[in-house]
Amino acid sequence: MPRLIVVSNRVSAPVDPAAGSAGGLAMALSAALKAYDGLWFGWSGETVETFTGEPKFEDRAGVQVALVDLEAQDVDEYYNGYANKTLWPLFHHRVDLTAYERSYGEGYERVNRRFAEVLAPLIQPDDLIWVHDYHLIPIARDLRRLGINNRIGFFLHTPWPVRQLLVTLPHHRRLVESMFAYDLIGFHTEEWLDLFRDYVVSEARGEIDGLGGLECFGRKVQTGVFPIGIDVDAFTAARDSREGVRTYDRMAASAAFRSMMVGVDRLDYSKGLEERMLGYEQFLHDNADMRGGVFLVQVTPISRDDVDTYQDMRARLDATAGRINGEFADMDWQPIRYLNRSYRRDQLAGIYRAARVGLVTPLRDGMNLVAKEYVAAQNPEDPGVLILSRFAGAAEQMGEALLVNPFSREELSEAIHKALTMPLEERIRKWQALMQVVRDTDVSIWRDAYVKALNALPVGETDDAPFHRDGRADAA
Ligand code: ADQ
Repeated sequence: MPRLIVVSNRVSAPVDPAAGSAGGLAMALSAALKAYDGLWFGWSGETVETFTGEPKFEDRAGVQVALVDLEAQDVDEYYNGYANKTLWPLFHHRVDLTAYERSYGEGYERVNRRFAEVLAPLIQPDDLIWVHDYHLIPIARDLRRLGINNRIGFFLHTPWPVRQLLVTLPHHRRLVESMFAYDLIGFHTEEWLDLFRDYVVSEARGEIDGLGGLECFGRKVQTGVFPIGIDVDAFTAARDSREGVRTYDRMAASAAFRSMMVGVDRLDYSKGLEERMLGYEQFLHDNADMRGGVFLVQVTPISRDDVDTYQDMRARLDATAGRINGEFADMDWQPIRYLNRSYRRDQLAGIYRAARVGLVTPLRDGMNLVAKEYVAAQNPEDPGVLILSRFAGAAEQMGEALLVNPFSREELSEAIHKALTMPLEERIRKWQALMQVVRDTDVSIWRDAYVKALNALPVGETDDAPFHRDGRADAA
């Protein structure tokens, strides 16, 4: 087996896997790195006065990691800037929030180059290199310029934007051209891959070979759909653990025979939190007879506090939750419990299990793992109902959920009503179909399928690729 090098902005290899707080993705990649005797490379999260280019090596619960410190300006322009204020909103179709600052683009290019320069000497001839997410799109081009001919794969965790919006990005062509330095590009869904193809064919005049291959900028790249999932066994074990059961009991007792609905999301405008609360408010207006019999637990830890947009959103959500509670609450009932904190995975599993309805209503989302966690946590004999946005990547596989347009309050209100009144037989039938999907897309299946596809590609294809030799991308 070749060695695997995982490259991502942050290295989330767990220090102590038993602590149970590491996400499924971190656990899956850690397991892969142990199996392939690999290395996880990325930013340490630390800043230094002057960039040294010296990686720090650590062993994290059996996983070798190599960490790089960045200068404050790097973090500002590359991470807070281009990644979080340019690409993230653009890829989630929020052109109104997308900042196009020249310094951000320069910082992004500089940090990718710096990462490539530190990483290149660590690469051995047969290593497979697997790059994750939008922070590091151009790194393969920079590695090629440094003479790295290994197989390099890229996986995008977010959606790919429609061509008409992508072209609002200055130097969009340069960004896409840099992707042709990879050997394999993976997306969560057919839809994101179709949108990528559309840009390549319609904007850059590339060609499709019908077998997942794309030819453009004088280079060929293989593409594929690899839907990510959760670690089902680990998640169900967390659900059945002492803490999982204890949390379930606590939630069930506090529900006092009322139907609980749950939303679990990072504080991000892509998650549709305000729209969800407004849909619930509509439901309370539409169904006066059901008020008092239902409540929403919204779990949203605060993150990315340094970005103004997130502070505004937080203020708006606080106000919306407060207004709905103020308007509808009674002496013994509050319609929304808005919890601004993070929970351990076992506690989260217990919370999901206690909820009759799972509300997963992002406005746009690469996949959305909360939808899969909610399903995996359910009691097979009395399962809850998943309400899922049609704009989450997960909707492509989870068609048995109640699919909704999260921009429509009426649709949300009707779906909540339908979920709360759904007969047991129908709930079980839907849940069984959804649980099958959750199992079929287990994170280990995702990981192994990707690594296998990358490993199966021929090496040395770069010989006829002028891109790698003369750095033609610079001219774009
Ligand atoms: P995210 O946007 O972070 O990921 P998601 O897939 O929903 O979105 O994953 C969030 C994870 O964080 C889940 O495992 C969830 O349990 C956890 N989480 C959220 N709130 C929490 C809380 N309060 N306490 C503890 N844990 C919490 C990006 C993309 C997604 C894509 C994933 C994986 O935006 O579309 O599905 O990567 O590729």
